[in-house]
Amino acid sequence: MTKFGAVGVFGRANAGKSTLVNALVGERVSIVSKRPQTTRKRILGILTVDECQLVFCDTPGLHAIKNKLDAYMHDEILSTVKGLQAGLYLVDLSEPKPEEDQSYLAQLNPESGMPLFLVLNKSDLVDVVTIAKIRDQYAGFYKFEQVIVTAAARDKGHDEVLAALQQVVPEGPYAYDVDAYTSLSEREIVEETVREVALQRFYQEVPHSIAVQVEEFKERENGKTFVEATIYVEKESHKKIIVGKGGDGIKTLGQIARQRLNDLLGRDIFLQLWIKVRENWRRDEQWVERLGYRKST
Ligand SMILES: Nc1nc2c(ncn2[C@@H]2O[C@H](COP(=O)(O)OP(=O)(O)OP(=O)(O)O)[C@@H](O)[C@H]2O)c(=O)[nH]1
Ligand SMILES: [Mg+2]
Repeated sequence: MTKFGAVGVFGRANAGKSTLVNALVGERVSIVSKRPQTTRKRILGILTVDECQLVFCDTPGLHAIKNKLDAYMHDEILSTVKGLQAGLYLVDLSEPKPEEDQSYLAQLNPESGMPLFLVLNKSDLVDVVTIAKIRDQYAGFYKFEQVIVTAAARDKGHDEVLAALQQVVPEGPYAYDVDAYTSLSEREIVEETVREVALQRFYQEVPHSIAVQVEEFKERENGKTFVEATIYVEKESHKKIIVGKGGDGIKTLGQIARQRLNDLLGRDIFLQLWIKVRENWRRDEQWVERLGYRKST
């Protein structure tokens, strides 16, 4: 008999949720950057091992709602809670905010009976005394199933997380093919990868306003895949930074993204990038939807 479980991955922005999901799944399914609010929509990372299929639902970090995109991100978090068999709640040990986490957990209101594990992440950045202190503090305000200490970016604690989840998920049939590892379409993988490279390269200069839209995705007869995508930013000054001197910025961005895409999609990608300014797109519901952030019903 197989086991199956959908596992929500929650926690404040920048806690390391996507890093952990990638490490558990063993593939880059969810983009990662130093900037908070990197993940915008729920992303599924799928792992099938030892007769057990776990579907990790990576969510955006909870944060204040300032525009339509934030509202969409909140909705993605809260709608994830339904229908889960387990949850991971991540805390960045180097920057714990217990009060914020407490109010996050109250908003999340995990369905009664759903085992929720506290994952104390970034243990490489703190000492054991700090870990013990934070562990006690959090145990005081929520009845977690178990506490697991990890360093997601350093390959530490993953086995404990997997073992703990395999213990609690129920018997049931798989929902996905045994080889599947992501819910994203190839178009979305391109959009997310280009956004990831842009966030990583320009994280100090260009804020969260980047969005990427694939305009064309064509398989050519020579075996190459031709992809045309547009990067949207909110300000002319951001466009200038990304384009760079003589177009060098966007050229390098394209080269790095293309390399990652060749690996992820397993074939040769020809990537053509454009850049456009769309002022305040995050405040415009139609544009938020158009750029791929459409509420699931
Ligand atoms: N030192 C250290 N850094 C980590 C660890 N795990 C994640 N990080 C870093 O923390 C930053 C944020 O990681 P993400 O995985 O994007 O965090 P997230 O929780 O998904 O963030 P949002 O999507 O913005 O909510 C990245 O720079 C990661 O490399 C860890 O165990 N140790
Ligand atoms: Mg993330």
